[in-house]
Amino acid sequence: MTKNAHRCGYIAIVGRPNVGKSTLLNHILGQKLSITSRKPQTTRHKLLGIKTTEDTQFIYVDTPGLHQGQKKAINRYMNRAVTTAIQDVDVVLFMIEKLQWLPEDEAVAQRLAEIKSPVILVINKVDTIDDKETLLPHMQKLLEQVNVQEVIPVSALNNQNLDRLEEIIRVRLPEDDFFYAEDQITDRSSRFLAAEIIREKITRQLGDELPYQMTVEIEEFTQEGKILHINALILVEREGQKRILIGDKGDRLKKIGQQAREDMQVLFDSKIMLKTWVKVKSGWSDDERALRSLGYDDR
Ligand SMILES: Nc1nc2c(ncn2[C@@H]2O[C@H](COP(=O)(O)OP(=O)(O)OP(=O)(O)O)[C@@H](O)[C@H]2O)c(=O)[nH]1
Ligand SMILES: [Mg+2]
Repeated sequence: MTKNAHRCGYIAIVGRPNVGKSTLLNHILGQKLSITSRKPQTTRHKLLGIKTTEDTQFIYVDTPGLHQGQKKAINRYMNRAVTTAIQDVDVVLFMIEKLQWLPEDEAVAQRLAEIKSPVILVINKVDTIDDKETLLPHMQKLLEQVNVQEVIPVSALNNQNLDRLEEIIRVRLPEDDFFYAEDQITDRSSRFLAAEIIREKITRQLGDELPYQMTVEIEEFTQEGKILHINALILVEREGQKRILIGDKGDRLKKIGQQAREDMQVLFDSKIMLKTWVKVKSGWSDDERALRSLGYDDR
């Protein structure tokens, strides 16, 4: 490498749902950018998270968990996001968790077999492994059986081994000028991030069913003096879901709004005036046109 040269490149983070992809991105960035929850299929859209150090710009691509067995338009959209994310990147982080190797992981491995970029297998959530001596043989087995360059254990949540992971990535990035400004952290608009924060709070607050049947649209996003005014429309599929979301005397929606506002205050560094509405729009999640008008547009 020539003196003073810069490195810059793309790193896709892929894996089955819920293994901790978005948590890894946030902890590498040292900032909450991508939404996370205990529930699978939290991330729906591709999102760039950019980290610039003195000599390197890491452009991470967080992706939805690759999944099968669900056939709605929204599921096709999510899986398509993974397929496009692994094209033309410099490194792929293939994330799995604990001591598991499931058929869903195998499906991801098969998808990655078609690409040319180097693949690093990241075993996440090692903080939950009680018998640490089982980890090394597990890693060795995976290295033999899965077509990857390296295997590295981490705990994204506890920031364990992330420095080493970043170094492994860095040396694989090409010599190039930075593509983005040094202070830029994502390619997404503030509007998009605001909608995602609200979706996260709803996903975290509600039972297992509803998160998949809900989406958020920002109708107004305007700065007036020191206050950022945000109006958000929450769309659900059925009347009963609307009742659940609003809660007794509006309690639940109020709580969701409060939590979202707190996160937005930090992210946008501004006072926030947030208004939320809930509306029923049945069939949106399996309707390609409705999806596109709601921002699920990759064409
Ligand atoms: N114990 C432990 N939990 C973790 C770790 N990393 C992530 N988690 C948890 O795992 C859950 C899923 O994390 P996400 O980051 O949302 O997972 P994801 O892979 O982005 O999920 P999808 O977007 O749904 O595909 C959350 O409850 C996280 O707190 C870790 O290193 N250790
Ligand atoms: Mg995610």
